[in-house]
Amino acid sequence: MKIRQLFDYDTWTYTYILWDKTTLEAAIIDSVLENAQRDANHLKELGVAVKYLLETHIHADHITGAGKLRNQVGGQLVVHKNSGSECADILAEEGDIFYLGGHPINVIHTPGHTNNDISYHIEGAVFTGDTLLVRDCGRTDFQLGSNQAMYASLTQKLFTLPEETLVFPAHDYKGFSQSTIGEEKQFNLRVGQGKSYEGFATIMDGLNLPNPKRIDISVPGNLKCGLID
Ligand SMILES: N[C@@H](CCC(=O)N[C@@H](CS)C(=O)NCC(=O)O)C(=O)O
Ligand SMILES: [Fe+2]
Repeated sequence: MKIRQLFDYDTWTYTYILWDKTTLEAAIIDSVLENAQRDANHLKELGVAVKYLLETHIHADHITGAGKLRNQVGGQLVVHKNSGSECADILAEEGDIFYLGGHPINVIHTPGHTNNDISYHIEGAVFTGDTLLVRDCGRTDFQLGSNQAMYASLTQKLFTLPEETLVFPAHDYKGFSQSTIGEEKQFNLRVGQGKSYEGFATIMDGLNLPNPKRIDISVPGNLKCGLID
């Protein structure tokens, strides 16, 4: 399985392209509307065919490029069933498996940042959306977020994956690009070293973050797969 990481400088978002070397079947995770043409060009350069456009959740900070890319390059758009999306091709849930060639992509429902977060686990790598960020985790204060659900997703789901599993987040605000489950179990500032739920919730309740600048257009836009014109 090949993995390519791309970045959006305005919203600090990572987009990923995954593909099977033999069949050249590809998936693109969390494309950003403003970069859809860049991503379409890159897919063409790589010579891959998009089978799936995988969304980790309904984003609040940017509009997805998935709908626009689907129109350009094809593929099935996947969002969690809790999203209420009317434009997705597949409303995924825990345990679903998609394939790129012989490589399985496993859907793990990891709510907490929202109620519709998916982590995509693919042979030694997990794409954690805004659930697990490097040394951090997504905020829990909007979109039906929940400290309890986030704590359970991190400690009972993601931290049960093998320690060497590579972690690829949807955002980073500090300059990191990837991690491993083992590193996060040890060094994550919010849940590392077996931190208790109470300690975790105190941190989350004290964040007092301003709303994302584009939240009012992003959430409705993403429920339309970014097809807003
Ligand atoms: N300043 C950013 C805020 C982005 C934001 O709130 N990001 C969410 C993910 S959608 C988050 O969980 N951030 C974690 C944090 O800032 O600690 C914006 O306006 O877009
Ligand atoms: Fe998010």
